[in-house]
Amino acid sequence: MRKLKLNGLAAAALAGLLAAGLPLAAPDAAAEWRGWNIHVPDYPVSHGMEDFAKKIEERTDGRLTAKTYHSGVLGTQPDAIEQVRLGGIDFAVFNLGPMGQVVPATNVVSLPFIFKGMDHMHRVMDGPIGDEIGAAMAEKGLVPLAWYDSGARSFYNSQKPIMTPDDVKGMKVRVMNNDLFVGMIEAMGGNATPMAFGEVYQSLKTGVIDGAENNWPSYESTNHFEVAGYYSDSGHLIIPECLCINKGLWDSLSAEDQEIVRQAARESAELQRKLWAERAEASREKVVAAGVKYNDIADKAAFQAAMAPVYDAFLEKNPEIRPLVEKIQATD
Ligand code: GTR
Repeated sequence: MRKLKLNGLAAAALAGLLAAGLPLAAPDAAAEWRGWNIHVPDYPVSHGMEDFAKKIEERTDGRLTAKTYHSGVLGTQPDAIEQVRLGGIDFAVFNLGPMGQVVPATNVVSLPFIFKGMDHMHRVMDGPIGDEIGAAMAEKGLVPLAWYDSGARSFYNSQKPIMTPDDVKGMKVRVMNNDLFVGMIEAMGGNATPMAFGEVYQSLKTGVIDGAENNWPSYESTNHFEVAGYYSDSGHLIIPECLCINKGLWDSLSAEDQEIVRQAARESAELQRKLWAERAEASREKVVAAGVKYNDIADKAAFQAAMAPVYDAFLEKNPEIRPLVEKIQATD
């Protein structure tokens, strides 16, 4: 039987699924696989996951079937990471940001400004360094099948344009669940609040937090732009996402089915990356048309300098990860 360890809303959501008669035996490749997704159905990640499910079903003549539960109904991201490890959820697309709490090696991609841009991130993740990070995830029960895009994250808030790191001083900023991001905000003198994605809109609206940070599509799809109208293009984090599957389930598949599943995942990532580029542009246009005050930060050097202590603290705590950081920095 699948081991379930959920709390709060996630447990309630799962109880609903159980009441609806969904099976709980694992790993059972023949049962319909359940996929966790944090995003609304019309989002590049969501379309990628739908494409993946459709292809594995078609290519195995229905021997393998998968259904994606969108909009975070299966729980928060940290809970869902645990659930995919345990087999309570079969597959998911996770941002590697919150993954760092479980798989320390993934923290390298959450270091501010580690990547020089999206192309650099792709070159790193699609090569041996990506494989090394993937192997560390598999050791913790999550097998990555393909890397999805998530653009660059920038700061947004309800008060003023952010031009320099000093502007973050005293600001209450929501971050994803990872100590690294708390350190990042504190390095600029802000107050970091780790918080679930689904709580950010209300917290911005009621002033529990002043700001957050994310890419254009998430800023737009969550309507955060309605309650935090200043978006400042810091681009401080470029964090890839992974389509991953529970390791027990993966290991139970025949070599032939593994090949079908991996190929479908790769193709879904190609689609997702294409849709991502289009959506990033469309989301930016939509929020700017809606009145968002956007400012460019052409010279990011001051932000990079402010975040140097984040690297020092991280490498001091995780010296074994230094070679990985150096390999990424040495990749053109
Ligand atoms: C999004 C990402 C989600 C989630 C979210 C957040 O960009 O795609 O997986 O991590 O950010 O800020 O929590």
